[in-house]
Amino acid sequence: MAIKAESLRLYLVTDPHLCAQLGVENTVEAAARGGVSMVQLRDKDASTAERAALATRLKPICAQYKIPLVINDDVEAALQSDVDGVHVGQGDMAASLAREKLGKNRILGLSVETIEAAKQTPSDIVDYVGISPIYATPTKSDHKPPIGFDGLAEICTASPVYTVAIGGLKIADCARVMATGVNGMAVVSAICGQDDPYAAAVGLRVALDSLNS
Ligand code: TZP
Ligand code: MG
Repeated sequence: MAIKAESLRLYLVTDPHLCAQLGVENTVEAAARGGVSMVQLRDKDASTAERAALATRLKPICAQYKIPLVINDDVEAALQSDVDGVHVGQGDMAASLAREKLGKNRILGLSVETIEAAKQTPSDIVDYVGISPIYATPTKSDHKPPIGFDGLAEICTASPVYTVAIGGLKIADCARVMATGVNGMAVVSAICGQDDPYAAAVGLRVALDSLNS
């Protein structure tokens, strides 16, 4: 496996709009200092060249804090910037093709929204699944209907690989998220666009670490 379960514990997904005031790099630096365990660069509107350039600037920050950096949906940008991996959705490049292009040593994450998709996840190709959305969230415009915590627990049980939950999750949800058996919690707006992303990350990390280590 290219990923450790602990890397999924507090997983930051970036949003350029929510990070507009502080900037993505400053937000990632503050969040990494505060204890996020992994970062996904997600920018639906950027070009491959722009994603690769931003990833190249985020790489030393993530390396300093020894946390993996992956890119949403763009294998080419990940290869150009030589980051740790890629996260793809069900409608994106097929996981098998992404794995072929990435080679065996990079991280490959896959979004799943149903028990069926979780069961069909090839554990020899995919390192972890992102299960969503737990709640409806304005951060992702085209998300599927919310699955709630019962849905999360069911999909988690059906998943043959490590799991991380995403979608509307805040600090008050940490206990209920981790009680489902997932390896961690992914957030965008609970950190991006917060007045103090460092404090937001510390708060989440302390809450998660107090539950199960
Ligand atoms: N995938 C499923 S929901 C979501 C993504 C990227 C957005 C989650 O954002 P937030 O602000 O943590 O609800
Ligand atoms: Mg996608």
